[in-house]
Formats: sequence, structure tokens, C-alpha cells
Amino acid sequence: MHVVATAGHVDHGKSTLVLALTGMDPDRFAEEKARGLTIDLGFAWTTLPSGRQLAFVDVPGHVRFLKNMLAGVGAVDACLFIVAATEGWKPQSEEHLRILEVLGARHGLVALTKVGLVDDDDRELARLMISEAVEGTFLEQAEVVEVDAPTNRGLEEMRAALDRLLAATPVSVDRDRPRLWVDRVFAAKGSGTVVTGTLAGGSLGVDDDLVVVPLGRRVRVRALQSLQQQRQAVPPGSRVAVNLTGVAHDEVARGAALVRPDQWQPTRMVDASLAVLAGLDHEVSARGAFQAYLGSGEHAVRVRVLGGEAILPGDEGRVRLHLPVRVPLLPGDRYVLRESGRDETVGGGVVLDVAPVLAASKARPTLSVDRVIEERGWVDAAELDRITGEHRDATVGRWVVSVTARAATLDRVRAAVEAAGPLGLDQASLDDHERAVLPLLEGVTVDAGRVRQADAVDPLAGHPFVEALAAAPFTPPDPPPTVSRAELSELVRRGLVVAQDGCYFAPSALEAAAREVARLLAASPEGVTVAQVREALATTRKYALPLLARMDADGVTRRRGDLRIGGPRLPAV
Ligand SMILES: Nc1nc2c(ncn2[C@@H]2O[C@H](COP(=O)(O)OP(=O)(O)OP(=O)(O)O)[C@@H](O)[C@H]2O)c(=O)[nH]1
Ligand SMILES: [Mg+2]
Repeated sequence: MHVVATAGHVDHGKSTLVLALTGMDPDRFAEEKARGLTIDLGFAWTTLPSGRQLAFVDVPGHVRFLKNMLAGVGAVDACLFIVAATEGWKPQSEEHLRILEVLGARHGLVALTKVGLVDDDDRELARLMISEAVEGTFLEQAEVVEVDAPTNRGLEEMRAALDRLLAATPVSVDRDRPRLWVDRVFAAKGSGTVVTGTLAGGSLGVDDDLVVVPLGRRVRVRALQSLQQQRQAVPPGSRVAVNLTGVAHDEVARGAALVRPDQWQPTRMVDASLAVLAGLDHEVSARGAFQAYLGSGEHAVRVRVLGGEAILPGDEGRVRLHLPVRVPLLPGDRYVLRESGRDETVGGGVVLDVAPVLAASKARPTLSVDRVIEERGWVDAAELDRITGEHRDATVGRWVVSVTARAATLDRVRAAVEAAGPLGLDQASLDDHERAVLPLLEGVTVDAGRVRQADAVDPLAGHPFVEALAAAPFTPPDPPPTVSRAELSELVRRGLVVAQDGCYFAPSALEAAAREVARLLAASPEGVTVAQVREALATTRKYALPLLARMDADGVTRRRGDLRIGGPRLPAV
């Protein structure tokens, strides 16, 4: 299926032609029918001679309803540009063409309508006006088909031309990242909220869990329709009506978007290119009240020109846009900028960065993903995906890291490890990025939570205090003043020394004590006293008590009244 938007000046015959081609009147409202004027978007569809399905989004031509026109032309594949032979090229012919250009339209067809009302000279004049006006635009090579809807003249040629147009128009790409810009919302009798839109970027299916942006509400797809047919799933490039559970119809409005949760990073600040229309009679600067048209939405924006003060008519520059609500955008999305005070289209451009990190005075946005990585240094691979729409494999841990940032972090950690000396540094003192580069550091080992140089001689190996403790297991010496508190706690932390109630023991002393107690208990299974243990170990209460306390804690012994009995960790005799 393809979706084609109409375009063209008011009263030039857009809706009449859509009706003639589809048999469906796109003017839905009584007021539209009464006034013979399209106010809001209309929808109609038909099957072309080739069997191709074609849905029309019919837009209003009147300048007062331009925002409705803008809501309809965002996601379409091609346009049917209408010019009445009676009037030729008019202001909204020009404005609509400019808007389509700014939105990156590439495919289109021109209908010269009302040819039954003019003579050959006027018809030729209108053709001439068209060919001059479309010069240098995407419509330059477009076919011009003459029609007169009330007399059915040219309708067959029009259908054939539409078939040729769509044969040359690529179908909407499937990036597995669906986004439905909502253009209508209504309450369906008995089935809750229905939103409609032109689906792009990926498919939607019944039971999909989605989120409504900017509302931020989780919703579920209860049912799907495309061209009034119930569907289990619809591909991108379809007109679709989505029946949602989880949201009331008055909580969603045109301009909202339906996307998958976690696939987008809705933003209130974007950097973008801005091509200012050549026909504008003033430059564009931060001054003025602007409206940005993004997807089907209209948003009051604050504009800041990047790398300068103003952009001249006919020039292209870069701007930072501040939006009033979060919008799910990706680099490459197009927008139109209008000035509300003067009610004029200023230009538009391409979104370049949806999550700028540099100050406006430094930002030089481009579409390059490498630029994003370079500016951020470290970027979570999943986040990079959400903000660029492109997947890059993580290079360190879960991050994609720029060459510079990677080198800087490596240098920082290397220097810190060197500075820490032979004892190394506590791994917990490193941040996530620093920890992630540890495996990349040559000659650095991580051992029991300490990061140190692998070739560093461990000053604790063969430490004199450790040797002294081992030499007098049950009457161990106090730490000499030469052993600093830090050194002592490091010895304890590494298990080279056991600290208990102000005494210090060699680990081998505890093992020996456990064996001795096991031997005593083998002889007196009912239990042994502190005095018995003290005697057996040939020590004093000062050391026997902490040794027993430690053995209790380790599960070697258990207290029962004044006695010690065997615990689960009592060694076998
Ligand atoms: N004779 C003749 N009349 C036409 C033709 N197309 C449209 N009309 C008449 O022109 C008037 C305006 O037509 P619409 O189709 O409403 O024009 P529109 O472009 O949709 O107008 P807006 O949506 O308001 O911008 C109607 O009275 C139509 O009957 C045509 O090809 N020949
Ligand atoms: Mg109309």
C-alpha cells in the first residue's frame, strides 16, 4: 500500500478529484460539505488498475488551515499536486510546494484540474506557470495530467499515471522501529479509544505494548484496522486505525505519537538544519514566535541559531529548537518552521541531534553517528541506538567509546594504579568506565578487589609481623609501631592476619588451635572449659578467650554454658 497526500491552493479541486478517483468523499464534516471547503484532513482509498492499493490523505488548501495540511503530509510516500487550470499557480500552490520540499518529498504527480472550464490558451498558460514553478524541485520531472472531474475527463489517465508514480515510489522502509503520528482520535462505541495515522518505520500488531508520547502512558493494541479491514498486523506505509486499551480518547490529541517503549528517547531539545526559504523577506534569528511542525504535531518552539546570529533567506544554517513537550524523534526526521506572528512559512530542515550534549555555543551538529560518539566519549550502546536509530556494537563493557575517551580513561587508571604503589588501589574507588577498562590494561591485575601492577613486589609477602605471629601462635606479639594502621588493616583484609578482640593471630594458629580443641573434645565429648583449652595450648586467658571467640564465630566450636562443644566446622581428629 502507498499513502499519497494531496496538495494545492484552496478550491483547486483536490477533494473533488479524490472523490472521483475513490468514490469516497474526503470532506467528512457537515461544515465542509456546506461550505465546499476542506477544513481538516480527509481519508479515502482505492485500488488502481495494477491492483495496487492507494490511500489518500486529502489536505485543506486554505491558508487558515495550513496546520492541518502540515499534520497530514509528514509520513506520506508521494503527493498528488493539484493546480486548477482556471487560476494557475497561486500562493498556497507555492507554499505547499515549499513545505513538501522542506519535508523531503521525492515523488509526485501534478493534476491540472478544471480543464473543462478553460480554453486551450488558458490551459497552456497554466501548464507554463506550473513548469516554471516546479523548476528545480522534486516535481520538475513529474507528469502533468489534465482532468475535469465532473465530466470524468482524464480520470483513466490519472489512474494510470498514479500507477506509474507508485511503481517508481519506494515502499516505506521497515526498520523495526514503528512510529505512528496520530492525526485523529475518537472514541469508538464500546471499544474505547481509536487513533489513526500513517504508520512508518515498522509494523504494528494486535496485543503490542506501546507507549503514547508525550503522555508517557503504556497502552496495548486491542485491534487494528487498515482501510476499514480488521488486521492482525499492519506493515509500515499503511493508513491505520489503532484501537487502544489503557488510555481515554480525551487524553490523546493530534501530534501525539505511538511508539514501542524503550526504543525512543523522546526529547524536548533538538539540533537541526534550517534552510530558510529564498522568498522570505527577512533573516531568521532567535527573535520571533515560531511553530515547529514535527510529525503530525504543531509545537511552539524557541529557536537558537548555532554558529551565528541569523540565517539569511536562501541560506541553510543550524539551529537548536526547544520544544514544550517531549517528542520521539530521530536524526533524519524533517520539520517545517513557521513564524506565528507573521503567519508565514520560514523554512525547515532535518533533525541532526535529538540529545545534544554540547552547549549551543559549541554545538556543530551533523548526521554522523561518529560525531555523537566523539562528543560523548562514552555512550551506552542501547542509548546510542535510541538517539541515533543506528546500532553499534559496544566496544568496552556496555559502552561505545571514542578512541580519545578510551585512551584518556586508560591513562587515568594506569596513573592511579602506579600512584597507589605496591598495595594497589581499591577497585570500589573506580567509576564504571574506569572499571570497564581494567581488562584492557596490560600489566595490571585485579586480586581480591585490589587493582595493582602485576610486577609490583608485594611488600606484605613474608611480612615480618606475619612471620612473628606464626612463630608464636598462641602467645602472639602485639603489632610493632613500625606497622602502620593501614598496613595492618590491609594484612587483615587479605587474610594474612586474623584480628579478634584486640589480638592478632596467624591463620595457622587458628588451624592449630582448632585441631587441639578437636583432640580435647574427642576425649571429653560432653565439652571442655576455657581453662582446659588454655592449658592445652599453653597460653593465658588473654589469648585463649579471643581464640575461642573466633572458633565460635567460625563454627569450629559452640558455647554451651561454661563449656565448649564441637561446631559444624570442627576438624576431624
Ligand atoms: N468543472 C470542474 N469543477 C471542479 C473540478 N474540480 C473541482 N471542481 C469544483 O471546484 C470546487 C472546489 O473543489 P474542491 O474539490 O472542494 O476543492 P479543494 O481543492 O478540495 O478545496 P479545499 O480543500 O478547500 O482546498 C467545487 O465546487 C468543485 O465542484 C473540475 O475538475 N472541473
Ligand atoms: Mg478539499
